[in-house]
Amino acid sequence: MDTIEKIKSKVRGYISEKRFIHSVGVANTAVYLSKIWGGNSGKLFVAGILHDVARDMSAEKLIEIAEKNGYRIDEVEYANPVLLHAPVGAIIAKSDFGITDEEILNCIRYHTTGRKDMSLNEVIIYVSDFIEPSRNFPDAERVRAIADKNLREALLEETYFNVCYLMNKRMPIHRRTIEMFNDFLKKELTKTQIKI
Ligand code: DGI
Ligand code: FE
Ligand code: FE
Repeated sequence: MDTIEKIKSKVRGYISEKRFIHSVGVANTAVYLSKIWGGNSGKLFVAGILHDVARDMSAEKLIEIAEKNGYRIDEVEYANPVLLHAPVGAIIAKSDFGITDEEILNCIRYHTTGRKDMSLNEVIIYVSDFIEPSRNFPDAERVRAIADKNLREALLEETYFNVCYLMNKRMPIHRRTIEMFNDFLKKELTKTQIKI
């Protein structure tokens, strides 16, 4: 694995300045949240810096890299290739930055859709992506305040916002997002003890 300074400078070659500032924001927010909720701050920082490494790639490039690496692209991803920047980001983190830690790679891989039974580190990156300082729309401000008090609630509110947004835009919702959301509600109803 490259050093964190090397990763930071190298990542600038993959994304715009604005996106880089967002990524540093996600890394710092993730470290901040880990002070409250736990998780591995070192891994979170690296995951935050790298999570959008593939975000500025064209749809064609994303599909090409995904296919070349044996990633099974589903129907929603083919129709909305931007979704692939997360799994392709994990592929690039491994091939170009030498990241082999599966926890870091999963944070990158699932940061856009989430998934059922996310690890604490995965939840922290997912929430940080939504609330980092350069996200200044009202719902980001609202979820930011919730994240300090209840990480589980922040995850739920963010997902609810995303699903509503996509529905209003008449966009298909990825199955991993739906599975995560439904599972959360199920756990709420049965009051099952969960870790986050
Ligand atoms: O990469 P960021 O902009 O920081 O944020 P992100 O990784 O959450 O990606 C947001 C993009 O992904 C945005 O264009 C909406 C899209 N997206 C997220 N979840 C879904 C989705 N698009 C579809 N069609 N379905 C989803 O479930
Ligand atoms: Fe992203
Ligand atoms: Fe992001």
